[in-house]
Amino acid sequence: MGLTLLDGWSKMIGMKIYQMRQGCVLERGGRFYTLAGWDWDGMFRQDRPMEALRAAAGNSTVIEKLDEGQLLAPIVSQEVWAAGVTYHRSRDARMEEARQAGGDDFYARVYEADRPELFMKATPHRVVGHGQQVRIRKDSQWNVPEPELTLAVNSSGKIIGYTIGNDMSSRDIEGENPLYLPQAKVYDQSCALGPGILLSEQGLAKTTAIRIEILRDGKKAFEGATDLSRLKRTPEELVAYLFRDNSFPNGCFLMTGTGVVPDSSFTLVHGDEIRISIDGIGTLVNTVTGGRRSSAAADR
Ligand code: DO4
Ligand code: MG
Repeated sequence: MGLTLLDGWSKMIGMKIYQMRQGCVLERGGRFYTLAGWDWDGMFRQDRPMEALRAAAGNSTVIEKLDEGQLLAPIVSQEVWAAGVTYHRSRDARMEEARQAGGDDFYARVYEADRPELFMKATPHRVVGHGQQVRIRKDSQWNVPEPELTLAVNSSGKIIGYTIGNDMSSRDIEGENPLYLPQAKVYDQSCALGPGILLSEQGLAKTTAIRIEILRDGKKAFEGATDLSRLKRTPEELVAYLFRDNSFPNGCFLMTGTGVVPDSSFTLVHGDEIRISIDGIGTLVNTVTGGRRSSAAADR
């Protein structure tokens, strides 16, 4: 029985919750607890979900470890939104890719403007979880993952937690014309979230690192990193803009933009493994389906 172990949680800094095929699992202090009948959407309607979790933990059972093969994306009815051009690196990469089409100035302006770039990234069925496949769309030749701190926001606009997001992006479509952004960003399996949600009543430290590694045919094809001190806007500011004239009855996710963009010569290929880690949250791993094969795979 979990309750005794869970006593004293009122001083909790954070805990993680996972959605699994068999139900929800709570992680606290390196231990895992199954939660009977946890209402995922209900969690996004609460102001203090950690308190509700504490109550629910009375019916929990301790389990030895998390079975990663059973993980689902940490989403039920939430929309996923995304902020863009929130890091210098993203601004520069976008200006470069859009220059020929005359779109570079839009990115320079939005980086400085009061109003951030916000766009609808995915509905739940377009989202994959840890261990599942993200996809390259068939009509694109130039694709990258975008490793992004992703906010879990409740129905009243309060940040209740954090997860890891991958905002898959087709750079050739986006660069051809900024008006093609929704096609470059929104398609089946274009978004990965997970592995779980770090619930926390405190913000994350500015030193929180976001790292990405891409493995191709067992070798490192790309690695990069940034940290939250380089995020131009605060998470609260982004959420406040998103909630202007928009309601989210079951809360939402908000991706906060990428600070890592590979050089223009890089594109993802079929079979790549993308590993994104954020301090304190974990590592999200996805493989890529679609697109061309790597030259080593084509030679086999
Ligand atoms: O404006 C294009 C998309 C920007 C984006 O997704 C990002 O900066 O992460
Ligand atoms: Mg992005």
